Amino acid sequence: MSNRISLTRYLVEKQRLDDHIPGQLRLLLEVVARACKTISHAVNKGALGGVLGSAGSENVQGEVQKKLDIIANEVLIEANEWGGHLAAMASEEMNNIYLIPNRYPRGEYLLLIDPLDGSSNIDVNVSIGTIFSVLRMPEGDRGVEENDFLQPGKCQVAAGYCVYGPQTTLVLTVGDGVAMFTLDREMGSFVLTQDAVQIPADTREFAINMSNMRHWDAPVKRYIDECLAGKDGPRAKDFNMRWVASMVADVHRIMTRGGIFMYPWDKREPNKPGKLRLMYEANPMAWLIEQAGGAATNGRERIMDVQPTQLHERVSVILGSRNEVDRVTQYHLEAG
Ligand code: AHM
Ligand code: MG
Repeated sequence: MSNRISLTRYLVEKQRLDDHIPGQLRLLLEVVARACKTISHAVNKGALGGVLGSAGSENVQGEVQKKLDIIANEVLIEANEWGGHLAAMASEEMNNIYLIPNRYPRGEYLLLIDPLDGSSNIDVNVSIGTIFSVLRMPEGDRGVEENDFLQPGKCQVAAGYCVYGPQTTLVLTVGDGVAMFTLDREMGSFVLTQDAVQIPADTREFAINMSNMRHWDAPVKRYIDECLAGKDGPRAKDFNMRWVASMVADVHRIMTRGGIFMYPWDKREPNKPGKLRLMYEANPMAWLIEQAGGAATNGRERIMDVQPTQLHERVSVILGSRNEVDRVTQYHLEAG
């Protein structure tokens, strides 16, 4: 007998306990987790599975697609389209929304995914991940449109990511805290390894791509300069820096031990609000971080309050330990 709690048992008990997870949503989460297991296997095979390298195509954002970007996207579509829990999907790797084919029943939910985040790390054997966000399809007896997806992050009903690192870990929220599940490769199941995850309000660790420093806006530069000044500076403590260049891995570190992650707007592309995508990168991460006691803003506004106007919209991201995020946000507000 084992008292290990599998993802299935966790979801069933949650559904029974407080109706936080209706049946279709439970199915959706199980299906996404199963797809993540398949992606994890492909990632682990690496060169042996012929999955490394570029696919020779570009996605809607003009980025070169890696083979694994496309494989992960297909795995998630194939796993999800027939179950009757989805009305439509949207993905970083697809220009338009993906409608559930007519031969399958239509469900109540909309799924948004970044199938393989941190693509630049695939070929060099560094952690990557899958990010997902779930919205409810607005009521109405009609076809699904892109507009149905344009809901602020506060409307999410579930969000999570799976990090493919030394371990494969699934991190999930349905709005009552954050739970972490580790993949047991022998058993093939996700096992609950931490519940009610909380991140400390203070930190001595920041994550930002320092090579962009000369392009930053003044409030970001002020914050980082103060961190770099260390013990003798205004913060009176030394800071450490980490940057994996996989948002999933950088956020997972913060989930585990606190810290602040920033991919702020910068002057390289003045007309773009930031690099990361609002709907399938920033929103799910923002909700997870808030559910773990942290904060997430775009420098001026809570990320989950931002009203999206486009599916692939970008946003400035500052998230992690609450007091640090509040400080950076305050610096932005002071700068006007
Ligand atoms: P991707 O979804 O195409 O992989 O891009 C997003 C990634 C994030 O995971 C990461 O935080 C960021 O891009 C790294 O950017 P940079 O290479 O500019 O440091
Ligand atoms: Mg990404």
